[in-house]
Amino acid sequence: MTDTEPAAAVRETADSIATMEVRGAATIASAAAEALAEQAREAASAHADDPPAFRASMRAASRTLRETRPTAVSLPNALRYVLQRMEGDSVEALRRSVVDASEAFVRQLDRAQEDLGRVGANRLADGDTVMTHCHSTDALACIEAAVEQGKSISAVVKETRPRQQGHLTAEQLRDAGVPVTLIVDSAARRYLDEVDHVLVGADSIAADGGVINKIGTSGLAVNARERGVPIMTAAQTIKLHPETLTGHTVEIEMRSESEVIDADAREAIGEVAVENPAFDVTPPRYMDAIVTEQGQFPPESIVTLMRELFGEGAEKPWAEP
Ligand code: RI2
Repeated sequence: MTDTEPAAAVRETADSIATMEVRGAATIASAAAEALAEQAREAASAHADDPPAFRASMRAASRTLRETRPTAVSLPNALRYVLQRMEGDSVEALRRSVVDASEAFVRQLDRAQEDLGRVGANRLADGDTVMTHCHSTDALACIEAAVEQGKSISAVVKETRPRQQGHLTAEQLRDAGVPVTLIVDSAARRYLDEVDHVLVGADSIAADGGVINKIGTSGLAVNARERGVPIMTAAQTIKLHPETLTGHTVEIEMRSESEVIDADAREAIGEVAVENPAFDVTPPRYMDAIVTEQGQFPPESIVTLMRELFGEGAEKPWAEP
């Protein structure tokens, strides 16, 4: 490892996030924090007497992790949490502060998801059927908490093209004892009349209350509103996007066309453009509530919580000074 070359664990984590072996905003955030702890351990032996080199290597590792998926704000928020707590005059003190911050961050995330689950569960009544989109551990925490409260809940699970992460949701709900009906995405409107709630996760939440989540969420939200079905987003506060407080927009990740179409089909169709945006934005007027570990919020009021948690904007502690 040279001054700015990231530790092997950081490169592996970055690769796993980019290829979506590690995915879901909360899981990405934990993995990034843990990779920084590993970086700190390796950098402490590589730069034992050189605090500035240690700090530079932590910033470089953070940049490598940050570049993997642009939309999931939990990733830069995790890096921010750990780097802002990196302090000390010696490399040993710096190492310890990073490892402690990383561990505290992961513990906090776990606790936040449990607290959020209880809040979301309060919105669900015994006998309710919930429609889900994609796979969100925050959304699942709400259903699992409702089941733990003794409520009987059923689910209509959208498969969620192109990567069919709905299959993961179906499996996890089935394991929790929830009866599941799996449907293709285009069947969602037909089944909206049979459900009591739509429940989705989020990759980022903007200051205006816009919810950035897996592609297809916004269409589902518009249809849910038209059918009179309440829709909520389950999102830990780690998903709040502080840069949107100062007018920045959230970049929507475009992924490979190979997730949409295989090589044979591509060849057979011939020369057409294929696009694969991973996320879309649901305007706040189509979302009934954002459920966080700090309670539920109407989307339009989320900016108040954002200012409380992040002040007026976001620092970039991974940038070179
Ligand atoms: P948790 C996923 O994105 C989905 O869009 C999901 O709603 C969101 O992350 C949040 O997931 P991707 O990483 O953090 O699969 O709630 O592209 O688990």
